[in-house]
Amino acid sequence: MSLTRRSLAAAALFTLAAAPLAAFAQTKWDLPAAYPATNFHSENLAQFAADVDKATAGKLKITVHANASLFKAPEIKRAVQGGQAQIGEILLVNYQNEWQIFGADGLPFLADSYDESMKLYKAQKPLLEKKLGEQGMMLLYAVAWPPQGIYVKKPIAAAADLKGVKWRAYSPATARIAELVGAQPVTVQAAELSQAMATGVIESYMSSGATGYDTKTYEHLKYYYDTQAWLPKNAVIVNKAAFDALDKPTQAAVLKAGAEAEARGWAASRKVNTDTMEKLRANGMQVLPPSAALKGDMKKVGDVMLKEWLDKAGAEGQALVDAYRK
Ligand code: PCA
Repeated sequence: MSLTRRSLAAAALFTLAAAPLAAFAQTKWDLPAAYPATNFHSENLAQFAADVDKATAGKLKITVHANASLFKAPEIKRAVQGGQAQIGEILLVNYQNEWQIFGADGLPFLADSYDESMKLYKAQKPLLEKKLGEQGMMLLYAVAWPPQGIYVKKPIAAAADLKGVKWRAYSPATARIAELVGAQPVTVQAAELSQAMATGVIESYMSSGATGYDTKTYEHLKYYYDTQAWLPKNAVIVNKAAFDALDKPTQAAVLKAGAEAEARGWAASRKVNTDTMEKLRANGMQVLPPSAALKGDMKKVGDVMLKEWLDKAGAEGQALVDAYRK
C-alpha cells in the first residue's frame, strides 16, 4: 500500500470511528450553588440535573457544585453572566444593591406566606426575565425559602432586646433590619455561618428553619422566633449563549426539567418548613411565636423598609407592588 493510500485508509477508519462520537457530542455545564448538598434547594438541583441527563440521554451533563465550592454566593451571578459557569443558583435578594427589584422578596411582611410569595413571584417574574435577558442570561426557575424568623442566644420580648447584639446578615435588607433594631450587622453567607456562630462572631440572625437546621444553629443559639417575615427566593439562571449553543431537543429538555424543578421546589419548601421546625425542637431549640410587641416592632421595621425601597425602586417598584397587590 502506498503511503497515500494507507493514510486515506486510516482517515476513513478515523471518520468511521469518530462518527458515533460526533453524533454523541456531550456538553458539560457547571452549576455553582451556595447551600449545602443536603439542603432542599440543592437536592432539587441534583434532581434537575439527573432529569436533564435522562431526557437528553447523557448529551447534557450538569454538575452541581453545592455549598459555594465553586463560587461564593455573591459571585455566582457574575460567573454565569461571564460564562465561567453556564448555569447557577443565586439568592435574588443578594443583588438588591444592583437593582432594587431583586430585593422585593426580602422586604419584611410584604409577602409573608407561601401563597403571597407565589403571587409576588408572578408579579416580579417578567421584570426579572427582562433584566436578566439584558444581562445575557435567562431565568430558568425560582423557589422560595421557608419563611424567615429570628434566631437568638437569649430570649427577646421586643426588638429593643436586640440592641447591640451581633447579628448575621446575608443581604442588604437583613443588614438594614439590624440597623433599624440597633443590632450590629456582620455579613456572613450560609457556607460560613456555622463557623461564625462557633467563634462567637454572631449571636443572632434571621433565616429559615432550613438554614437553622443545615447549620446546626441549635448547638449555638437556643431561641427561634417564628416571625414568618418574608420568603426570599433562590433563582436558577442560565447563560444565554450557552443555552443557544444547545440543540433544540436539549433546550426543550432543560426548560421542561426546570419547570418541573420549580413546582417540586415550592412543594418541598413547604414541607421542609414544617419538618425543620420539628427537627429544631428535637435538637433543643425553643421554637416560639413572637410576642405581640416583637411582632409590632418588626412590622414597623417592615414599613420603614418598604418606604425606603419604594424611594429607591421608583416607578418600577411601585408598579411591581401594585401588580402584586391587585
Ligand atoms: N437561608 C439562606 C437565605 C434565606 C434562608 O432561609 C441564608 O440564611 O443564607
